[in-house]
Amino acid sequence: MRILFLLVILSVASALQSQVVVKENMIQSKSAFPLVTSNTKAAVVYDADDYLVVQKTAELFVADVESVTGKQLRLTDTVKGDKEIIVVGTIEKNRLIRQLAEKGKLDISPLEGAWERYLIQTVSRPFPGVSKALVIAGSDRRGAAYGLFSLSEMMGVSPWYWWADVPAKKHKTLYVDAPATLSKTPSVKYRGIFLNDEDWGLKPWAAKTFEKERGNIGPRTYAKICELLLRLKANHLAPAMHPVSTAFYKIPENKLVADTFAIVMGSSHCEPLLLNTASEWDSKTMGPWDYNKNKDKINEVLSNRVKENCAYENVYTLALRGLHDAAMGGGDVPMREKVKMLESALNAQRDIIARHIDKPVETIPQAFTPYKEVLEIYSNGLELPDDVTIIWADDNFGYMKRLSGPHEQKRSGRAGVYYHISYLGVPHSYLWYSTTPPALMYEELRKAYDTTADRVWLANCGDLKGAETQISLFLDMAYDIDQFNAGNVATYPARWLAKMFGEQYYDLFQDITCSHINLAFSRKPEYMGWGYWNNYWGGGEKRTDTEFSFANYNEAERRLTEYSRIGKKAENLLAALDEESRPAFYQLLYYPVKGAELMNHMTIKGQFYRQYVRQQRAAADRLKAQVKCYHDSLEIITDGYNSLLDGKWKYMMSLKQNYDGTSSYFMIPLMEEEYTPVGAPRLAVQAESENLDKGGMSFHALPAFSTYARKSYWIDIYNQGTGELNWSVAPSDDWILISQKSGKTSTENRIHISVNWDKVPVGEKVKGQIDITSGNQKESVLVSVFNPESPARDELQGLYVEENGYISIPAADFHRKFESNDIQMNILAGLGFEGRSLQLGNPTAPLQMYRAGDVPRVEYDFYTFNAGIYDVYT
Ligand code: REL
Repeated sequence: MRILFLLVILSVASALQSQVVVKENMIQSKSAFPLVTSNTKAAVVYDADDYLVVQKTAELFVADVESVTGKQLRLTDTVKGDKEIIVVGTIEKNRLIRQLAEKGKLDISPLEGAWERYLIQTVSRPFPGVSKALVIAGSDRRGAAYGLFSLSEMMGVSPWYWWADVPAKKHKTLYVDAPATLSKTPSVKYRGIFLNDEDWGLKPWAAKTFEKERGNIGPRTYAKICELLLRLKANHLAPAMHPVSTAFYKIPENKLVADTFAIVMGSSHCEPLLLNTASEWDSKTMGPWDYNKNKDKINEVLSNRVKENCAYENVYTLALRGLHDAAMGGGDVPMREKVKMLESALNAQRDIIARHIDKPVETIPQAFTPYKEVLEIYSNGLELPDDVTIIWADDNFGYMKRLSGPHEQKRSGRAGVYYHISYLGVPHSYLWYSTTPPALMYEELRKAYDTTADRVWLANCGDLKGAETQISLFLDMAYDIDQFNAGNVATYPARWLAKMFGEQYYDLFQDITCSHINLAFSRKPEYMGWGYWNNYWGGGEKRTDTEFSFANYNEAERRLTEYSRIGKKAENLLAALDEESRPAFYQLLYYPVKGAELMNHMTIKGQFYRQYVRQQRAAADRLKAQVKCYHDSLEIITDGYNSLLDGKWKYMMSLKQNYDGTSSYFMIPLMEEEYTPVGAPRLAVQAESENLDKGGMSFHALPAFSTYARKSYWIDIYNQGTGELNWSVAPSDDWILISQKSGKTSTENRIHISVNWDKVPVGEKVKGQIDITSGNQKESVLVSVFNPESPARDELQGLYVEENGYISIPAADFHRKFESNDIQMNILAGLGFEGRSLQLGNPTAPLQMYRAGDVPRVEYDFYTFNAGIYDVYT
């Protein structure tokens, strides 16, 4: 006897008010519809006069059914002898749907005038000769597409089937149970991604692999991206804009492709009116990108852009910034002037829109993003038309910088969100694999949503690959935020993976993904070199005060052990999965987890190695070999990624996405210089010789950073003249040790300064001076040192006790809490160093005055060895 398995009882309860179900076995219900049976196949019918996206989606749906069942449905625009038909279309243009509504067989009234909603319903005997129709009726073109793709997803085709090679679930037969089911209006109106920082992945991959014929990111790539967005029930795209790519509008087919998929185009915060300024503005032919000097040309170019593209659906950015992520104009312009200039530029842009689009300007979607310095200009009184959506930005690291206040909440344009799940810029980039915690995303985005940010949500997703989970989560929240809460969001990655690879792995996925996100919260894999070399952009100051500790609580070892544990689990699962699932698993879980494991081992072992070098231990060589081995393994698994599926993703994954390290990410762990951690004796040197006599001596010392611990400094003495220069150096105190007291130089000399710590009183700051003399020229270097006492730990184990001058308390470990009706203290799982964070109340609670003793708060007890004034960092 043949046993029928239950395929998917995946109700999209999230999206649908009643339940559409797709199963492999026959359904005994009035609303049952046979999609593919052993001897029948339904036909898919669209209306040839409907929007293009409907036909496009129908074609893709037919391919989806084929990938699941191996059977091809007939795709047609006319009903001809088919017993079972799937009718898909918009209520505006699909004649069959209108006829069914007129005959009273379908209630489409909730769809009239609605935004992106759909109705799925089985109708018996809809037309003469047809026994059943499965109707997917959209309130508009995207509504119809979302409806049909929701069936694809239920039968086991992931939106990521192409971009992450998730295999379709295989079944011989498919039945749909479709009682009248209406989707919700999406939570956020425009929901999409910004393709940014394509330089190291998407661009080289498209140019050399997928779209070789163009040598660039072009219409074939955009078609795949737009399809993905539609399947993810998103609708908005800001295209790649770095100068390495050909600008989106320079390839005319691009916008046609976007429109075929009904995707609403836009541009990022610094790019007005769809102009990809950084890659399109040509100062040779257009003059400077400077509104004060060249506003007519700027407005002319913008006007042409709108004229050529206003036939399509767009969200228009109103903006004025530099060509990249920088301010426009010089820094010394008074704020008043900046506000005036921005206001006049935005008004001119709005006039351009009004001139070219034949609709009341207040009904055309326009957005303004006060990002970085623009937020300050906005806060200084910028007047913005009421219908313009203000898109609040995060701080590039996932924390919203600003939300709508009470006045802004009354704006008709409402608000939006520009959110980074990947970032290139100061002080530190993260472009490799997105590790933004789901719990953080929900916490931040929900409060933005609750304060009217429901008009536009745009995620900066880097170049797409490597941010798959966070993209899905962001767009799922934007589509239906109410299916999420603080209790279920942290397990989103596990649920997402289990849906792709099998529910039997759910616990394993939960273990691996929660730990992976948590470890990256205290340091992202991209930042592992940061402990030693703080940042590419900031000029590379070396420091060790942020390295993981071998001394305290085995912090470094525990981190490595945990990475090894989850890395091993990911590796075992990779081996256990069937051949077809492996490429997807490699991309979505194995590579990021194993990559983070190797990166952590490489850098932390490097730290260990440097310590051994300082201690002159022979085992240093063995550690060096290990570091190299981890490095090579990283290269190997990255090559593995790029060679999946016969090189489908060649050039997509690169360790250079670890931008701060670029080629030196491997060198960092092996650097051998000596630095000391905070809490150890500190030496600061301050050189003031800039009044240089031409022909005489000048000198230079490393800048003094009192927070950066150093054991030694050096001073470079330069000869400004042509002949030889004699110099001598005299320290003011005998605790200052110098490597050389006098010398002769024709170019430069380096003197090392160190300290005889035995002569510096414990617990005191001591200042001294070094005089450098040459002929009758005398200059001074100030030296200050601090020799901290090392406090003995006492019996107060288990409470928070000062150690080396510090006390560190996890926020969620408070001793007492005081709440009010509106402000509760919540502990959020999946967020924070220890995987628990404290959320202070409700961001939308009304402002209230409290008497001192009643203020909602938490309290912490701690012990110090000395009374006094302390700095508190939260
Ligand atoms: O190059 C640029 O201008 C952009 O990549 C950045 O400015 C980006 O928009 C910013 O949000 C950083 O991620």
